[in-house]
Amino acid sequence: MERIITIACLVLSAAGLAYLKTNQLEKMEADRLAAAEADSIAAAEAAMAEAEAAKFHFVIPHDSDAASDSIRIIMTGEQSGDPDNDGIRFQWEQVSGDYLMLDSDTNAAASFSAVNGEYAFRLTVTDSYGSSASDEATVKIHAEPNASPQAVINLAAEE
Ligand SMILES: [Ca+2]
Ligand SMILES: [Ca+2]
Repeated sequence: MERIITIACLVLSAAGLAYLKTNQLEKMEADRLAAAEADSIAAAEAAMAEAEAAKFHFVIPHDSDAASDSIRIIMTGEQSGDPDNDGIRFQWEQVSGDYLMLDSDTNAAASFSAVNGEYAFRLTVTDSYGSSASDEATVKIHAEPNASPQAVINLAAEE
């Protein structure tokens, strides 16, 4: 009888150990997944911060005129060039954001007037051999800042 009980105990403790081990493995796997998820969230946040920093940021200046809510931005492609000193042609195009009218799309510089929002542009330069290269810029325009007024009440007894 005692022997049977001992065997039963051994079987039970083996089952218990297997159960504990499974539990531990599951917990380790869950921890590993959580760490991997935290890593990928951190990487995504870092990539977003980097993308945000790579944008050109402008704030519409406060001018005490609520009706004016745009800013004029000039983009220049004058640093573009060709290693052979070939002549180059410029082509500007907007690639994202609400449509904006460029003052010129074939000069070395292009300007536009925009309200707050995000816009992206591409400059393509083409040399006289038909070889070309492009650069893109994302412009983020922030709304005109405005501090709220302050209301102040003073009281005095009438004399
Ligand atoms: Ca204004
Ligand atoms: Ca060339």
